Amino acid sequence: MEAIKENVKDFVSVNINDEIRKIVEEILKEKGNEYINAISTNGQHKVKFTLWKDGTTKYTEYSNFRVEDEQSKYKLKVSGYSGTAGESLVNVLSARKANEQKFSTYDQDNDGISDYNCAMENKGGWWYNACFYASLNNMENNRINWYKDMGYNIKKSMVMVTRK
Ligand SMILES: [Ca+2]
Repeated sequence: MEAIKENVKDFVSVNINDEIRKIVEEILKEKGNEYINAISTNGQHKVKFTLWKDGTTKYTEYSNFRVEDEQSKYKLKVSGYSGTAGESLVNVLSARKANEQKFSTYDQDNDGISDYNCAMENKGGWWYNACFYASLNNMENNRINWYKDMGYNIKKSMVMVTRK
């Protein structure tokens, strides 16, 4: 996700003016998952999460990555773990598992708790169940988290999607 945004930002900063940049950034903000769905379903893809914390860099890679379409609420499908940051999306407590979950935002509550809004409470969209074991978009009090094996307070993350 971030990688796509960064690439577009680089392109935008070199090639077009501020007004157009604002428009493109708005489209990306609103249509981010649509692009990820289009990319990840066009052939087979893997995904790599690179995480920075306390001067160390670790990564988690899934050899299969896909985000379903809008009708399926952009459900996440990953499998085939390898890496050093830990497997935090698939083989974890089912109530907090991101894999096979729909994407939730503050105004699109698709999480696993009926009387609670995980995206609103954590100030960021994610594939929440009840609520999360690992999440990279939480703006609430350093909750950016990759439970196994990095925990909370992740300082920086990069997500890269590659065609196989
Ligand atoms: Ca809910």
